[in-house]
Amino acid sequence: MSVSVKLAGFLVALAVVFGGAVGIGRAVGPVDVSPAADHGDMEGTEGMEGMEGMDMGESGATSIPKGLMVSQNGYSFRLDQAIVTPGTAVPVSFTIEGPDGRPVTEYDVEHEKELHLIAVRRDFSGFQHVHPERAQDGTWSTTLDLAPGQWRLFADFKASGAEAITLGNDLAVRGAYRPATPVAETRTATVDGYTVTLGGDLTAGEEAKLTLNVTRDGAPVTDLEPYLGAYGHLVALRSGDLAYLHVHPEGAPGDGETEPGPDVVFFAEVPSPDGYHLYLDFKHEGVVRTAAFTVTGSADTERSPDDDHADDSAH
Ligand SMILES: [Cu+2]
Repeated sequence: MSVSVKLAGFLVALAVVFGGAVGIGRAVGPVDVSPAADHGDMEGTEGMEGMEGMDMGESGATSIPKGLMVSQNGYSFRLDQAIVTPGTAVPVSFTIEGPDGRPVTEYDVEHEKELHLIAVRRDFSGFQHVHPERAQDGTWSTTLDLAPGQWRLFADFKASGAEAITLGNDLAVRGAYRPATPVAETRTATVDGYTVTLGGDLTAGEEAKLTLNVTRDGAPVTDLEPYLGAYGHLVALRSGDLAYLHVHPEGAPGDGETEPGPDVVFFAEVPSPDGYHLYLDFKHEGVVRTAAFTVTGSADTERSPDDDHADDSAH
């Protein structure tokens, strides 16, 4: 929503700059005309008239998933390293550069932390969710367990006074890279003797209810421990571009309704009928473990009933 509002403002500004003589289709082209976008005072009915007939709806090109950009809304994810040597505790540091060009030092706490760092190898075979330490000057530091290959890092945060965003950046890890064979569908994950089963289906454009059931040695786990304000934390990434999707848990520990397992419920909305990789972090007996899944979202068939008829008549 915020992205479309901002982009709409940007297009309005462009419309003002170019006037009515230039069609909006051409005006959209030179997106590097940044001075126009930076001027918040460029508003007016003239620009709004230029907007008429344009599809600025949620389903348009304006709704961009998180995590695909290194800079957004004036904030930039500045990694100190572009290439590192593999290891189990590789030092990684970065800053979030703010609109004033300086490292951000004021954050709002979300899910109990100022910043969540997610590291995923691009073949989805490696995943880590860590909480770096921030120095006074705004430098964030942590260590990651990195095998050779191309990794994608996501910084999920809310700078004070700004909207919550997720920025992405690439980190290359030296060494021989053997990409894992892609898996189409995995709904059961085992980790350290725990079995986690994913229930629910993803449908493009609809909020889906996902239920993750945790058992150990065949017995339901009913004493999960709170982690980041919930009984689990779920990250969803799209195959192909690693778009980082918003997922939120149902209920919270201590609300009098939410049970500490064996089921942990989330709601997720995927933007397209693609493959998605889901990573559940859950805490039990003091240890946080990650269960990984792969599911494929289906198209929203209710949106295109004509397509269904076309399929029927073809048979
Ligand atoms: Cu986190």
